[in-house]
Amino acid sequence: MLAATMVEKLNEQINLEFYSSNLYLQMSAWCEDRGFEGAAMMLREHATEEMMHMNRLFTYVSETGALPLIGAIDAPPHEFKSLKEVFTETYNHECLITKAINELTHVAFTTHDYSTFNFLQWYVAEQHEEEKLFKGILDKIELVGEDGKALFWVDKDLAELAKTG
Ligand code: OFO
Repeated sequence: MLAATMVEKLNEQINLEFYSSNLYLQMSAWCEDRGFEGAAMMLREHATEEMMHMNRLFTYVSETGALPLIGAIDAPPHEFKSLKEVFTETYNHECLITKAINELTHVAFTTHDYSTFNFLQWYVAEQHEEEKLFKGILDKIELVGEDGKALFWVDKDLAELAKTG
């Protein structure tokens, strides 16, 4: 049985994961529109992954006898200045998600909710991967620069990343 505050926090996280999914899906549309097909593919796949993050939480809340609640989800931004801005925002967003997961984990630990604490460990590890992934892409863009040719190769690289998962 979960405490009411824990359920509330987990439900907030469910919404955040929905937002992450919508954000990346919207970004993929921008990339597609600008001819960055690899980036579009990669972000679209990542949007699906975020739905998996959401579902995992949804199932956990439900299995512990509480009610998962889906609230209003903010519309994500749809205008970006450049591919670099897209990936700067993905990285910043993942840092924000890491903060939210850390806070959730802290609440679980300090309220002696060790079941939730244990459940959240998967997210703690996942956030490490998520930050690493987007920081890596951003570093690459910074390294090669932003002229057309450089971005063409970055995009090819992202297509490979999407294929290999
Ligand atoms: Fe990208 O990790 Fe969930 O939100």
